Amino acid sequence: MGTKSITRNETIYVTKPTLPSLDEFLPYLEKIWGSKILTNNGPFHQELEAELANFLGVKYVSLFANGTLALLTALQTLKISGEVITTPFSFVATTNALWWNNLKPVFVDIEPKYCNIDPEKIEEAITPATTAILAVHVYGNPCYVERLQDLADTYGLKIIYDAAHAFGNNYGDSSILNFGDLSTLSFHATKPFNTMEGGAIICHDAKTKQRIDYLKNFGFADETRVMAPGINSKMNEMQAALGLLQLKYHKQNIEKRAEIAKRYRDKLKGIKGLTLFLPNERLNNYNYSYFPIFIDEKTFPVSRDGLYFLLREHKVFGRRYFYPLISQFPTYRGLPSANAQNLKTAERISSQVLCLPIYPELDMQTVDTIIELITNAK
Ligand code: T4K
Repeated sequence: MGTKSITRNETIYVTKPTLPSLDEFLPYLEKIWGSKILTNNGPFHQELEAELANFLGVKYVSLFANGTLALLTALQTLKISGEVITTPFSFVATTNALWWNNLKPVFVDIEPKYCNIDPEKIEEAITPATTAILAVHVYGNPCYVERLQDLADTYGLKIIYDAAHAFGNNYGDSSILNFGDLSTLSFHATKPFNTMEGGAIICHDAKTKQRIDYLKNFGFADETRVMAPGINSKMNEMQAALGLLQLKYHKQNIEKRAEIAKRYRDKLKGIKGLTLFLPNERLNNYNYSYFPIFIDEKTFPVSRDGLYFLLREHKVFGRRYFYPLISQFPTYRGLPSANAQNLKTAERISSQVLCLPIYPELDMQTVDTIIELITNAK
């Protein structure tokens, strides 16, 4: 029986990084070893920026060592100050980037359908000190981008999208990354497109791209001019070379993810107390980075945590992305906006969510076993 097969075999994690064959990577490494250009805007770095801009359908890509440094630098790029409106339902890096920039996070609740920041609650959180909105396209699903832009235009705010989950996703005909002032990406090992560690800022004009590139290289404009107190957040040549190779296989990897998501959806739909995450109908080229389900313990036979631990007993390590909420961590829980009354929907969703394993290598037999464990849970 399926349930037994997982106990016999390997442990299943929420994700497993996809890598090309070593044979294919070796020629890239030989080039690096031969040229001794290891970092600082080398040839692979330049090539990957150009290829990604083309692949993603955006104007400018600036590569970073990881997604967190991309976020930190995006805030520096736009000289954001004072208070920033953001979501508590994200990976902690989103709010940490504000803290590292000495900015005050103001948490606003999420809407229940897509788990993104609720535009209807933003206005009441704006004060004279508000300068920006830092929103997250949670699970790669677009925020209410038009409504957020309306608010930003009305109140003179910048918008930065943490698009760590949204690599390759389109909203209608356009990349999600074309909305807002800047968007940031993560190419971490756990993401559908990975360079082991890595990230990027997407911007819409050449001058901003230049400022970002100064900032990620200590602020250097040339050998003698430092334009700003920059940081070192550059992607190195090995990461960039890997990215070029990963891009070749991206489409086929996403197709495999899509098949797994379909299987989960087909078999888990209609179960009492279990809600599937259904992305916005205008989302195209979905990357299926996560497969979240939501458990209502009043009507499902076990609680979310009950199911989480039951799966673990069978060596299936789903993840509760995002639990706890960022607003519950010690650094942030003292903030006025962090109180549970202000964040009712985020509190509820965070207590119900469980992300199931999804990655190209995951075989259908294992997917069926996971489904069986869920449907037989008691
Ligand atoms: N903004 C958002 C919205 C984000 O989600 C993230 C990152 C960021 C910003 C920051 O971007 P980066 O600075 O990371 O580029 C993981 C990732 O570490 C993190 O990148 C990601 N979001 C977050 C949602 O998930 P953990 O603590 O859950 O990772 P970890 O190490 O427990 O990995 C999960 C599973 O993946 C493991 O159980 C096994 C598997 N795994 C992981 C790694 C690292 C592997 O098989 N191989 C590996 O190398 O945070």
